[in-house]
Amino acid sequence: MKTFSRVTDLGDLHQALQEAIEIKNDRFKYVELGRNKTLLMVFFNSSLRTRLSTQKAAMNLGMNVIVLDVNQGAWKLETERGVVMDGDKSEHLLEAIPVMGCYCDIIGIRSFAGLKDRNYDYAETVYNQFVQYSGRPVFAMETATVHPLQAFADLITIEEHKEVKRPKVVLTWAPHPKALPQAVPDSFAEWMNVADVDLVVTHPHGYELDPSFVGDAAVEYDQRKALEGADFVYAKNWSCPGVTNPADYGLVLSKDMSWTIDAEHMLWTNNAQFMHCLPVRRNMIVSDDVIESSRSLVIPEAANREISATVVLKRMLEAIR
Ligand code: AN0
Ligand code: CP
Repeated sequence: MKTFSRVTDLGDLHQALQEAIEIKNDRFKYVELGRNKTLLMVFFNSSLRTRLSTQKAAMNLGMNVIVLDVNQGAWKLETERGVVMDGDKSEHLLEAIPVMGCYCDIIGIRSFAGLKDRNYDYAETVYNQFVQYSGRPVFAMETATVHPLQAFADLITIEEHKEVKRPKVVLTWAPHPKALPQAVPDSFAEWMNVADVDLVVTHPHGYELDPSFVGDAAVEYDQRKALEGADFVYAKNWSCPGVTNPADYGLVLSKDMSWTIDAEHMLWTNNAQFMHCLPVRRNMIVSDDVIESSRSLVIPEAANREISATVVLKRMLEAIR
């Protein structure tokens, strides 16, 4: 596997889940595979889980790791071609990328959506430049429109905790004070559409997700109706994807607190288990009692980030062996 951003990059999802179980049972099984190989993790944005879990995954495989925080100590990077660089940016990504490729064998990128220009974000401009110019396998650690390591970890978590063969999974929008990217719900919807689950997506009008991710999933604007019979509730805020109205792209259209997942919302479900990728704002997205309850899976999801990253890095190491 030379790139990892979409669910199709993994091939057979069932096989990938088998690999995840194998690695979870013996996470150092492939510790020889990464000997003398170096992972470079490039962060344009903050992280707690991705930073730690991906580093741990690389260590499980015997790799060395270099972390670059672009906004802390590196030259400010220009990302647009054709710009006269007379401002505060000292270096262009088009030189920086091949230079980074000289020092490593695999590259992971975190580059959030700017939420200003829909076409620029949805073209995955930064991620694709790394794929094109680094000469290395590249994987997304949340890029403009996708967070596949999270979706894979969420799928592993659902497989481990499901109580019925084909669970009903509800992806629900919830309020947040600031504009957030669509990468987490995009990937979650994309992966759930391929998984052995029934996906229902619920959000206020105007928050329709991009069709390339949400596919044919059921969309229900009445949150209560959507939650009825749910086995898993996956809460997440996202800003306006600009699908119905491109001019609204990246805006906060609603802060409606009636969408916050609290104990009453959970009563509408089939005793659902609660999920969120974290970091989460308590009592905006979810109430204290729900996230702290025995039906909350937020910590197991985070734990499975190490597993999803180990599978992905293992696949990439096998491709360059
Ligand atoms: C980010 C987001 O919503 O995409 C990262 C989530 C993993 N969240 C925040 O910026 C708070
Ligand atoms: N879920 C997740 O990706 O968390 P971080 O932003 O802390 O890496």
